[in-house]
Amino acid sequence: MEAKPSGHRDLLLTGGRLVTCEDLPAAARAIPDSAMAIQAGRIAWTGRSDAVPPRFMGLERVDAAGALVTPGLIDCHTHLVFAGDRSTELQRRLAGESYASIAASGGGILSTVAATRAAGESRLLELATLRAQALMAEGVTTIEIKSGYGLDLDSELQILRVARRLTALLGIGVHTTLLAAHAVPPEFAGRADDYLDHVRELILPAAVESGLADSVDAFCETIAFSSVQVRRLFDAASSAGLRVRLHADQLSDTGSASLAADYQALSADHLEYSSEEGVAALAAAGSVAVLLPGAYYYLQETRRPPIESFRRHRVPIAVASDYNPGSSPLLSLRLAMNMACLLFGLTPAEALLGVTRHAALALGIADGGQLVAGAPADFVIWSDGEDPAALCTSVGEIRPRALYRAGLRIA
Ligand code: DI6
Ligand code: FE
Repeated sequence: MEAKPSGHRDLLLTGGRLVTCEDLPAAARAIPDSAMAIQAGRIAWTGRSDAVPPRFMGLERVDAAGALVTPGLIDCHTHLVFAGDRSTELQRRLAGESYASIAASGGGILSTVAATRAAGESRLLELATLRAQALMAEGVTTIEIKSGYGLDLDSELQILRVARRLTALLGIGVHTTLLAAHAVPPEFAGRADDYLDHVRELILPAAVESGLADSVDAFCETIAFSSVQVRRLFDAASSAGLRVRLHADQLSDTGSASLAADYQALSADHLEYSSEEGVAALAAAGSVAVLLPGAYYYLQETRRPPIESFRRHRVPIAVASDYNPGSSPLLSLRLAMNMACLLFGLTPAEALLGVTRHAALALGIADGGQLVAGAPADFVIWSDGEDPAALCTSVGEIRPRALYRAGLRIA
């Protein structure tokens, strides 16, 4: 299924209720009767529909007919490419077993690794395509996708390759992340350091060489890799010229927010247990705090990330689905936005900024996630909704009417 994105690059959108999202106030308001000129895949101008400069008057027109128009949503933390089924874990957890003990008994991440290795590239692509389409159906135009369910050279690269192929198939933007330091694979059982040497000496260089990874991630946790181990990996990633991001302080305070900051991480993710000191370090490093309420919900965690502290230190807050089969089997960024409000206490404007402007920053897309002149023309024309807060309020309602990426209609 070679779906060819259709549409045109240069156009004039008129009659929109634009939510420009360049900052928090802008994410809270829709500007009625707005227009937006798109040229060569970028936004050339925005303003009132009755004040379009003559030079844009000849462009092909799209009438938004009063609909909300927002930047394309960005899901900046997913584990979208995997095979297998972990449904039995829900029953085990309902019977009282913990996520950590299921992982320790050979379930968890390693069971998905076995299924993913066995699946084959075309099956992985088929599964990933369906998942990406589900995210697109709720307004997502860019996804970050991590490896981490292969844990050997060929399988990790295969996952990254599958992720990259989604752009050609669906027109969606993809940022790939090497997460080989997700768990210790069975071949290296009990030898985490040896496995990480293998990652640093073989998998990381191959990912760099092939151009398949845009950044490097690790799972820093008592049940995964230690700070010392992660630092060695991040030293190698930085030397290879790759930015890093980190699964940090999810289940305990391992000081990993500070670790991420030491490496100027693009983002530190989860952060339920981060200390004030860790948050201050993220602020100083310019890292984005990525909140993952789906994992908090599914693991029935009770410790909420330190939202007040992020606000006080002015750490940009992003929100993502963390879609994965074990800790966040929720294929919905819109549900994550809703949960970020109800479970973590974000305002709807913070949640919307968290899946637009701040999510772009988390992916290193410096000018992305906003509807301003010069930004990439990635945007959504919504079916209905008066107030942008409606996007956080409704779950399953308010669908995109049209999705554009780089000025091209992709759905
Ligand atoms: N943190 C998580 O919550 C997931 N990965 C990670 O680094 C868990 C993934 C899984 O259980 O399969
Ligand atoms: Fe994750």
